[in-house]
Amino acid sequence: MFDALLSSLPWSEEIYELFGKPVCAPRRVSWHGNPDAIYTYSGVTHAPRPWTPELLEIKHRVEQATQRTYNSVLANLYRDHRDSMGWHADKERELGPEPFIASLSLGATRLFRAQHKKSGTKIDVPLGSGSLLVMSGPFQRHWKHSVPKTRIAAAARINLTFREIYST
Ligand SMILES: O=C(O)CCC(=O)C(=O)O
Ligand SMILES: [Mn+2]
Repeated sequence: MFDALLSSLPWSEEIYELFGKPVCAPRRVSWHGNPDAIYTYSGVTHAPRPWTPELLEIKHRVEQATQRTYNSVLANLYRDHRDSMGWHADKERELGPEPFIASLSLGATRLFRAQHKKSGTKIDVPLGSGSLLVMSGPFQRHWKHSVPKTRIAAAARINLTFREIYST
């Protein structure tokens, strides 16, 4: 599945604005979903690409495992240990007040770090290939999370975050 996703998804740069200047995120992304799953983040509106056979198959299995349905997935490609995702919470309005996000990892193991916004408590979870992490309830409200770069070399990792987008 890792190889199929790596070669079939139209991996693209994610450009966002930082202090008014365009910046390229240190990873590649591909956003897929139902046509009505329109998503705005960092001031940019994203229409999803259609589901691919591989993404649909994984979606069905994740839906069975979590007993929830999803209308979109954000695929992240960390090409090596230098790619990363900075501290954030997934709290866009389209995700609703308590987002239920199912995060499937494939390929190299990378550290997922969560930090409580008030107390500063940190939790590190190594996410290996095939692991399924669920973020739900008040998690996004009270915690932020990141995937830091590592000094030790790491091979490529694909992470799929299945989400339900509510049209506003
Ligand atoms: O790669 C990961 O494990 C985290 C991805 C993530 O936080 C996101 O897509 O919002
Ligand atoms: Mn996230």
